Amino acid sequence: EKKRIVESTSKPDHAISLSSSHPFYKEINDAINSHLNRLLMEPVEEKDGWVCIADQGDLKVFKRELEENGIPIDPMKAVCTVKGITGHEVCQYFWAFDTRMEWEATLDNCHVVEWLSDDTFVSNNVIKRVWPASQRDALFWSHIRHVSKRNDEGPDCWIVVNYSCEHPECQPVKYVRITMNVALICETIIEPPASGDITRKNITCKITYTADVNPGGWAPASVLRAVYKREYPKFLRRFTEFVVDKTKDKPILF
Ligand code: 16C
Repeated sequence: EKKRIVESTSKPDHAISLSSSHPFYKEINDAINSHLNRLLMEPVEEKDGWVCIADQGDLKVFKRELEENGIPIDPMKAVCTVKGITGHEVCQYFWAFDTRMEWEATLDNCHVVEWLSDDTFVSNNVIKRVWPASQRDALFWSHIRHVSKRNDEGPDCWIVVNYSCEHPECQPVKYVRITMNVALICETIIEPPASGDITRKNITCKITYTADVNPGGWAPASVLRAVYKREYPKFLRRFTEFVVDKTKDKPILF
């Protein structure tokens, strides 16, 4: 696979969609399918060990306490409904690299390591240090996809998956590397007006967010859990407000 070549127009030289011979091809499709199946099978609610850690009405965050070799790896799930934006818009901004630092409040910096295709790239996030733990970073591919209705029951949705990977040009030498499997899945609900065109007043986006993160090394559980409880709702609020603001004067991207 060719490395990203930036042309004078800054347009990356890469394929429209990832070739089936690419080493990440199967992993990406498997990750997307498993997130979609999980969304359909498991409603986001307080049961089977899931505890609600933030309830702001339109925004709810749940966690399930889990440890692996003494390291907390609590899976997180959140649901959020936002008026005036579509699932396509929400996923586009969650995936887009050029605006990531405008809504990401927990990063020191980030950079693209390689563009794989028009819908997939690998990037490196350097996360702000949380005392007394060592500073962390993450290396992951990000893939965006539209999923058409599979049947009458199934949802028409947009999905972004951010999934940890390795890359020869970004070895974990400077920071403790976290690993993660994060998905943002969005459905758009349209309530058509009695007459006239659909406006932003007629649309609502239903967002489901899941994050399985392994902090990659020793981290004090009580500090980590307190940071998660504060940061996940803050991220969803800040990010969705960012999308509302970015799109308010633009044509609706269905
Ligand atoms: O999904 C989000 N962002 C995506 C695009 O950047 C991407 C990133 C996901 C990373 C998620 C988890 C990071 C956990 C870091 C663990 C650090 C251990 C520190 C030890 C503590 C004792 O998919 C949105 C992600 C929203 C993340 C909310 C939780 C982040 C906690 C980060 C800690 C830094 C806090 C700095 C306080 C100002």
